[in-house]
Amino acid sequence: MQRISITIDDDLLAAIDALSQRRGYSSRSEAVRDIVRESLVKEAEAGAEDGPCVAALSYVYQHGTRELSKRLTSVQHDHHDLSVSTLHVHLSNADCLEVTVLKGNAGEVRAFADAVTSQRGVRHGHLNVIPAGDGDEHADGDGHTHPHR
Ligand code: NI
Repeated sequence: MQRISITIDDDLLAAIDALSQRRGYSSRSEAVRDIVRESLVKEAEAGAEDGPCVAALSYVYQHGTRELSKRLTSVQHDHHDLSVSTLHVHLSNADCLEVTVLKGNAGEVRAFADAVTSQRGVRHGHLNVIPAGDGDEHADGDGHTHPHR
């Protein structure tokens, strides 16, 4: 075991304590270890899929954070071949919500998502990957199928 020290917002710490109490952890350390393990499992599962996909990436950020808007825009331009469209919502005085629709290889889509969500000041990053094959044809309730893209 190693001992590390981390810096954390008051709000986030309160949320960890609340979750820790709800789930009955004996200490913050145990709660944080389990949260990290869950996250690693989720990432390993997600990383197992590859190939063509469409994906929706959503995240919240503070537009006032120094240079963040500019950095996010340049990440988008670096991956212009993946980015289909971005919806921007001004959530409050401070916060913006963006939803980007991506299309391409799942590995590249994930790398794009990581480049965005790992930026300092970006919160609630979530990537929903949909294998491209799923959208080519689908059955409606009445049993007929129609191709679409
Ligand atoms: Ni905004």
